[in-house]
Amino acid sequence: MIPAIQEWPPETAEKYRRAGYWRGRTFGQSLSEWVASGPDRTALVCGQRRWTYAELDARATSLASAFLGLGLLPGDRALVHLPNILEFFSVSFGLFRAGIIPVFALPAHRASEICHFANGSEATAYIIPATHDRFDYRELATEVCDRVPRIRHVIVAGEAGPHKALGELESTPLRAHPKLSPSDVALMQLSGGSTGLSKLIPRTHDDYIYSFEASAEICRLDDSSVYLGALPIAHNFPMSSPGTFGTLSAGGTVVLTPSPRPDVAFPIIERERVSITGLVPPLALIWIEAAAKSRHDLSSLQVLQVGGAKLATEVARRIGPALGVRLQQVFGMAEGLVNYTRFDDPDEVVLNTQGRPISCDDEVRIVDDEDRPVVRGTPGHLLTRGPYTIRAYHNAPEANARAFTPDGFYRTGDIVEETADGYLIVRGRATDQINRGGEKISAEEVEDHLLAHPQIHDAVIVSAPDEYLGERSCAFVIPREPPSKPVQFKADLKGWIRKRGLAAYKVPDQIRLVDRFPSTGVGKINRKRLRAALRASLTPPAAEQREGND
Ligand code: AMP
Ligand code: DBH
Repeated sequence: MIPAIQEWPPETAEKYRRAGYWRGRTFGQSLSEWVASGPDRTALVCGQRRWTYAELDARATSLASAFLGLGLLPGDRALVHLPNILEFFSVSFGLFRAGIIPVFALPAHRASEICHFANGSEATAYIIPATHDRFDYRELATEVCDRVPRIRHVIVAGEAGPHKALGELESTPLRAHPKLSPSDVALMQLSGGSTGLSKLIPRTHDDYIYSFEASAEICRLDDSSVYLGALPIAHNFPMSSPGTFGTLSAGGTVVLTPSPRPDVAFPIIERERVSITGLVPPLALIWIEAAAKSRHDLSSLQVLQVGGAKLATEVARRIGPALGVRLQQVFGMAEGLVNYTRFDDPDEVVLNTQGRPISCDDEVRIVDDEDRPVVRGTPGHLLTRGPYTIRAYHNAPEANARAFTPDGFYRTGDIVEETADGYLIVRGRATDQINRGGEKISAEEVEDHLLAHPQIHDAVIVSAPDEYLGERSCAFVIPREPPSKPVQFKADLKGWIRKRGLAAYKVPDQIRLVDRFPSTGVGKINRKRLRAALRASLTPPAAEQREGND
């Protein structure tokens, strides 16, 4: 088995320790500390079920013994494929205590992705719910086991069918847990897979704990905070920015919702007096519209974090008034670097930027196509390095050679601009730009203009192949109401863009009206799928499937 490692040069690691970022504690020790400062406080709520910190601790401790009792060893990998349920935490912290490395998959992942993660991580255990969202994960597990014989244990939170029940493991007698080092890999996150299939991101105890504790401080979490896990909690954003782990580190309460839909989430916010949550932009739009019609009391909600994809300024402006919250923009990545707008930033910064890094030792370099630094205020490729940004993906020498510079900067693939105050404005992904016969179009710029149109709910621009131009632009548009005359509506939209004073080449070559966008596992708009759909409608089927999915 290939060992999971994440290493910084020794002098850099020493610097991060001396600066106090890496505090030399493991997840297991952290949980013990959180429990000690208030064992009877409520740690987790899901529906009618509530666990105190002491209860979470006890369950994690006995599961750690149970996992080791099954023959799993420290350093082994377990694929965790759980939705937003309490067991997500007993399982994760049980694995942390046993030194077994959880690999966090999203509930939306299916056989092809799961087999890819299982093979890449050499996982020997696979932990699933019985069913979720009308999907039977036990059948999926049977298929995955056929394809990946290395998996020896399928553990089910719920009715186990042919597999092993998590509930039975919880009564295992305690056994000694291994001694772990804070510089060991604690967990693996998945990359978004923007350049092919997802890669595995090994994060150490030291670096990950720093990232969510520092995030909790930026978000001023304390023991009165109530965080709603609305996005799938296996994702890095709701896990660590500051997310569920950050909330637990501050002694707060994590409330889980099985779905982020307003009809499910709003009653929970009212009942549990939720104070903070995080959403992706398409969901933020849905919440804005639902809030106007909802009779639920959302007055406890103080902060709405929005991140994961670019939040259009037009939408950002509506969030505070519609939901009665302070907006916080969060621009992060599972590989590390996370940026926040701060609560005392002026509105124009909160509305127009994606924030600034957590740490003053987050190094940000913005460069042109030849890796030369650009003049501040001009867009360029974002490279970064720092106390919680990885230096390598797991077992991926070729990807690592592409994704990291020789001096250890991670190439994020994002095009950003830095303001005079060190705030970042995301202009898109390098791959979002449309090259129309040499004229470059920023998808984001044209989308912003479309979003200002009163009849438009949401809009995305992607490239389509073109025989003469190389690429041309296609706008996918969700109208608020289906137009009675679609052809006229599309012609009017083109006129609208032109009237807003944009260069003619930026007017979308094609407009498609749709009622929804395909989304990634965490709910971001899946631009790759839109591009692939366009290509499929234009070319013979053989050329369709070249792109992986997010
Ligand atoms: P992932 O690979 O799933 O961890 O996604 C990380 C990527 O999501 C980043 O590199 C950005 O491209 C994008 N992203 C995350 N947050 C934001 C944001 N607030 N604005 C724009 N893009 C974002
Ligand atoms: O999109 C992301 O991956 C993301 C967004 C906001 C993230 O990982 C994070 C904050 O930590």
